Amino acid sequence: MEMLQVVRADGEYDAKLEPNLRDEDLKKMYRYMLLVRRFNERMLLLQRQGRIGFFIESTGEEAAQVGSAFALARSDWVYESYRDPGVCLVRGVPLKTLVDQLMANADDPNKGRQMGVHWGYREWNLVSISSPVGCRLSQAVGTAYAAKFKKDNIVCVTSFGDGATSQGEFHSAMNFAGVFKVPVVFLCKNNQYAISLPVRRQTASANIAMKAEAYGFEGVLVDGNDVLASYKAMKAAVDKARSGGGPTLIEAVTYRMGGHSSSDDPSKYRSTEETELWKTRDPITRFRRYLMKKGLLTESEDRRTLEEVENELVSTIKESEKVPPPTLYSMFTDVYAEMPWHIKEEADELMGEKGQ
Ligand SMILES: Cc1ncc(C[n+]2csc(CCOP(=O)(O)OP(=O)(O)O)c2C)c(N)n1
Repeated sequence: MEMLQVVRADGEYDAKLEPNLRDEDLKKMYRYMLLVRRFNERMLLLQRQGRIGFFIESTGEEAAQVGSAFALARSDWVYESYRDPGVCLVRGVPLKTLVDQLMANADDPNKGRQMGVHWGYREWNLVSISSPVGCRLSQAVGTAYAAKFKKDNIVCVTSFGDGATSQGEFHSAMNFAGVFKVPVVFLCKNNQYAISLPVRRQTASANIAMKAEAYGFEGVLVDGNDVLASYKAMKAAVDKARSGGGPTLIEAVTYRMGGHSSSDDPSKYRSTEETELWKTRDPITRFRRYLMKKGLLTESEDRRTLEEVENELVSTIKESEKVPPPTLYSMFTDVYAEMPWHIKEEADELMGEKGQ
């Protein structure tokens, strides 16, 4: 299977393959990628300083997140992964909302009830993340099936890792999607690892994309460190799904440059040579080179963008840290439209004890 690539690691590109994007959008994509990179670095530092409890980085996967999210419509539904802060940002979630989630404060729309990095925002059609690996695939297929049934013109996208393809749910979801031709796009971000387990221990297939053929639909192998290729593959898949052409499996080949989470030390299971090799394929360096070659970015604009991103992060963190935790009473709300008497009794008793 050939891998779709528009921009090479040195920034050279195939003009015949360039997607139809405005210069402004290309610049926006770059800014989002920088923001995700710096967001990851900053949040990991906050975790180390004890200012947030837990974090999952997505350094190295910025292109796959930003490129794919740019191809979606506002009305589409996304079953994103914990490694998708870029998807949330591109869909319009404010940076502060993501930081509020990690701080589990009162401004977090989910009121600190979800595990850190388990994003979910009804307003932006981002479905709250469920932790069990692979379980989002059938949820996404269900939503897409419902949309087809109701004749809603939406596409449902789910993003997951290479590890998820070893779960039974991968088979059930792919099979159902193929048989019922539902408007779903499976985006497997193959970042080479499921915690410490390398992808060669997940599958004996030459790649993951080829598995789609057995389910009766198209599989596409794409360079996930190339933001334009990631966009192009997702745009084609989404357009196809929207016009009744059924599902697509996209395998975006990328690399998890950091640890699995803030609780992981990847040096225990992979070599420095390997991480050094992938640094030469860094998605941000590559896109920067491309934009410079196209005359869309200068050194000073680049520095200014990075400064803006830094300032945005610093001021956002300050703002989020000023917000108090959710009130104790909030744990009794949002479950029932009308609070039943026994919950009210418990709430009154607790609040009375606390003198609140
Ligand atoms: C069913 C299940 N088993 C194990 C875990 C623990 N776990 C959390 S993330 C993860 C690895 C997932 O790897 P992958 O699907 O490749 O996604 P990535 O984290 O690399 O993005 C595991 C094993 C879990 N959450 N659910």
